[in-house]
Amino acid sequence: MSSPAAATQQRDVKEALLFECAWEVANKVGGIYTVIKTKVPVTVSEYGDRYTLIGPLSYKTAPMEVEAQEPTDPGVKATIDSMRSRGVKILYGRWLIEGAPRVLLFDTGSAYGFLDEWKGDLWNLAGIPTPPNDHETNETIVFGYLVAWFLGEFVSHNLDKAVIAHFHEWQAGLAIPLCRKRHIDVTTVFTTHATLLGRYLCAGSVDFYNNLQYFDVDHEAGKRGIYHRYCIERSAAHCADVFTTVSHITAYESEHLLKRKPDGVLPNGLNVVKFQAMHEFQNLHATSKAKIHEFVRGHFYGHYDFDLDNTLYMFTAGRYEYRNKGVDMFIESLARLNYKLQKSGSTMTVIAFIIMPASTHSYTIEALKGQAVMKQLRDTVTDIQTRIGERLFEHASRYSGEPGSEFPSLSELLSDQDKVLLKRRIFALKRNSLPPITTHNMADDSNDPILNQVRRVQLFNGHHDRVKIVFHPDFLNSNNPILGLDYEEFVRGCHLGVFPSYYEPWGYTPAECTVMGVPSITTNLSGFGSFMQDLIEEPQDEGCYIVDRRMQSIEESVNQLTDYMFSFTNKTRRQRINQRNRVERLSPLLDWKNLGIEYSKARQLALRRAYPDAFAGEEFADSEGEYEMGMGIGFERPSAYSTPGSPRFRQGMATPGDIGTLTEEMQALQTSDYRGQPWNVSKEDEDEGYPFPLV
Ligand code: G6P
Ligand code: 1S3
Repeated sequence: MSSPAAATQQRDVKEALLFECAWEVANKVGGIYTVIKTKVPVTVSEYGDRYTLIGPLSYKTAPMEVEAQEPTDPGVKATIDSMRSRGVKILYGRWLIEGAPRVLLFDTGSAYGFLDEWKGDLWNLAGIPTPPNDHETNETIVFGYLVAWFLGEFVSHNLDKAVIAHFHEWQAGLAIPLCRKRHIDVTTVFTTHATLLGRYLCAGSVDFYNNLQYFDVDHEAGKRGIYHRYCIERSAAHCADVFTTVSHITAYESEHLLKRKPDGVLPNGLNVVKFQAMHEFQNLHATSKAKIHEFVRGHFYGHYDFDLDNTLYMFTAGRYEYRNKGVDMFIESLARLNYKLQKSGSTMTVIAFIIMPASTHSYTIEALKGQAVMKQLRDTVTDIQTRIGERLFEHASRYSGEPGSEFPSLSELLSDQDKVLLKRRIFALKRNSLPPITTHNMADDSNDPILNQVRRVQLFNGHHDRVKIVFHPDFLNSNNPILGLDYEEFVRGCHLGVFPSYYEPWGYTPAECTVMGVPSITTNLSGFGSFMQDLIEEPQDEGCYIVDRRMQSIEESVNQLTDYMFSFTNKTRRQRINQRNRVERLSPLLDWKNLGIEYSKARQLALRRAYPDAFAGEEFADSEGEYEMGMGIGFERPSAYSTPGSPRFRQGMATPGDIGTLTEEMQALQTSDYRGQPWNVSKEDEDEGYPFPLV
């Protein structure tokens, strides 16, 4: 699959240049931003200034994230100048994140004048149709053509070095078929982080995984109005020199929905920052938890009848995809957990947070009032406390030696005026309604799937409920008047993350929990869950619980999730602290320092495919010759556990790199060979449907 033009030019493959292109470069939308941003330090350490990121120019975020600079590379400068002379607006500079990579951002808006011409070209070149009013597709087309324009012109200026162009997801992938059709002398890698059709199909009520092989993909894409987008995605996958994805489960999905078996899997990592002392992250948990306590006191005012010392904070978070992210299963399981806690006479309270941005009309009065009355009470108590202190001091300083006069009486300490003030604050806590489920006014309250499910299971934050729910339909931010914490702070303060996803190519949320030392529940339908299951013998002993959503019925999965949460509520504080330590020690498994090697392998493979002559007689190895295909490199294993752990680290060179191995042997895999549990579910075992209605 070498690039057609490659044979004509012997470029230097050892000092190859790397352009990495994604819609989320310096532009946060979702998980791909995290992939790119956290991976930058390891990529910069490998490529230095030979590495440039390419993305769209968002005037909202770029000025804060990027420092403009003039390009020093003559080829880049000449290309940018030429594009600018045709009216294209470009921001070139350094992305102000760790690693400070070079970044090239295109203002798609400045090139809309070419849109019709490019749409026509796309049809003639690839037979891809484009409807007029799909803004996202228009953006994709303009961006793709700008990137192909840049690469085409750049390689004509720079003839010495090989160029690797790595693209993420369909919004950035259109340049791939263009590079191939125009014979641009670059080698390309395409990484999918999900498939369009997979996401759409799963969000409906189809039995996705048992029918993957059988979907009529064109028909299904057409039915959902995404045929043109699907064509772009599929052409990117097919035209790339190397095609990869983020997990084995998505590799399986890609094989059937995009009709190309990926060359390998590149698991997502994180930039793991280790604290000097082990207890530091435990201290952070305690500090952040105290902030969540503050919110809870206000939110539940008038019904604050539970003990915060016996309260556990569980949460789910992410893009609002009700079924895909498993919120349906989470709420159903919470209802069952509530019942179990009540039946067992447990003294524990669980507060379950759902953090998923939805369309809202700002905060509810009730939610704001809760925080306000609690703040007033706190201020009043602080004032009275000061006055009591002064009175106590005054009284003590006048001690004359008369026995029994050491202490003032209560009425002396607490004046009538103070009592009145305090009573006013206390009476303000009276409330006729139950504490609200949601903190915001929902744009479509009566049709909101989460609220409807909460209504159905009747978890209304009542006095007898041992499980309370708070739905925060917005991103978290420390400047918010309600739940004013950054996401990371919030996660640290919680006890358990719950992510029972049905469709989750990777799943950063549980991975982030892991590196912050917070136990989490995920599923074997998520890339992350399957990855951890492959690496660790008894993941639940390490605080990494994995619900089986593949091989058992929905009913059984719901019960398994309930049981995991219930047994978590039975842990002592000491056990929770130990479990946090154990989870945190898994972080190296998710560190880019170890996982970045898979990206290196993908790039090497791309170079080999495009420039086979340059590698004649060489083993497949990285630039230092440190590894061979499929071996992975040695990586720092987690240090010894305080209590015996059970990681299933395999012998010798076995690494996460081994799990995510990018190898041409992948092509020989049968459907049932993908890592994780087998897929050969018999038809008789298929689920009848959801035990709880889909709303
Ligand atoms: C951390 C702190 C401890 C605190 C504990 C609470 O470990 O260092 O001081 O007691 O958290 O744990 P919990 O699971 O009850 O929130
Ligand atoms: C995708 O984002 P999502 O939440 O729409 O990409 C992420 C990064 O690879 C991945 O973690 C997630 O599972 C995908 O679904």
